[in-house]
Amino acid sequence: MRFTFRWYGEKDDQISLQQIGQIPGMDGIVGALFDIPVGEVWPLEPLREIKRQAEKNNLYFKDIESINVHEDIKLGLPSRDKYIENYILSLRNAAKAGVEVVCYNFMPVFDWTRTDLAKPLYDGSTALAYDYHLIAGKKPQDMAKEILDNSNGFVLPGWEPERLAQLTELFNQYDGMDEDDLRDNLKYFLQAVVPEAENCGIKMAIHPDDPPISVFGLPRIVKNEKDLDKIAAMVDSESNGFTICTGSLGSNLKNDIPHIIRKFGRQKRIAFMHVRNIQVHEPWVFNEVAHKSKHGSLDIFEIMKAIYDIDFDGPIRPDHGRMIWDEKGRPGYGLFDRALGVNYLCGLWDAINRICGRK
Ligand code: DNO
Ligand code: MN
Repeated sequence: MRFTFRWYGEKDDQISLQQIGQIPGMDGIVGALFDIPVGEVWPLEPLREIKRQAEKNNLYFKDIESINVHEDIKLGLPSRDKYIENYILSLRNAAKAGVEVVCYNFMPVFDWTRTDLAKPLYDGSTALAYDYHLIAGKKPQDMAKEILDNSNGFVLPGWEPERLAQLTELFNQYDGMDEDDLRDNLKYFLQAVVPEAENCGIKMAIHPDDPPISVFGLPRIVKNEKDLDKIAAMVDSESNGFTICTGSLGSNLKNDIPHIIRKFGRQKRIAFMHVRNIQVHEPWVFNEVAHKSKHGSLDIFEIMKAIYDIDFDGPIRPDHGRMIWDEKGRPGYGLFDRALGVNYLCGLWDAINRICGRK
């Protein structure tokens, strides 16, 4: 298993590769090309450049998050074939640069959604939060301003001003699409892409919907064990894998995360682990917390034990962190709390391995 840290690149991340390389126990970065518009081919050279820079800091670059899926693929438009072809070319270039895992999501219009990017917690730290009361009956256009006011100048992926300008049109395109329709479009995508991924040694890792429930009336199809079963059945291949994001799936307390890890891990379908803790106050009201189990609703020890039990061999990363010690920056992606988080995970991992006898 490799411990990894998400990195937004030289230009956009306030955290340097050297800082990441200094985190005890850190093996690699999770990178991406952030300047390539969705749907275009990712060129080989800049991927190789990330690898070179990472290696200078004693870090691997084997994991991408995310090659985003063009909206036309999710919508099932005739133009999807061209974008699927481009996706395959991007995968081949990623493989040539040494990449083994590619995370992606299939959420219509938005990526992850929160109602507050800096909710003050009891100890003066701030964290990302979601409260469905604040969303119910609202249009995303109304939410955007409220969220932006408190976001430190950052926006969530999918909420960029140029995208918000097209929202009405995008929503109209999804009008009448239900979960089964969206699933058909995922299946079409996977049937084309997974054999190619397999050929070049890449595992695709679909990220759960975050939060795992419909937002603004849009269909969502990666919410729970049943959804994962359906996706696994679409193409029978280890390259048709999952990112098990504990904070995303875990915001529905009915999702039994250790069970999900054991089940899909035994089927060799887990390609990537995102581990973070959240505190669920009532259904669909939650905020993110420090990784340690006692601070939230998830039992992180049980999660790490399940990961051990399946002999997981891929990347794991601390997911979002709080903002602590006056750090300013990209909500969820500061240095301090994520570095503390990964060390908690490393500590649990060492202890489990010692006690259970491996290594
Ligand atoms: C949030 C992340 C997501 C994830 C995408 C995967 O911090 O976990 O944005 O990268 O949903 O495509
Ligand atoms: Mn995640």
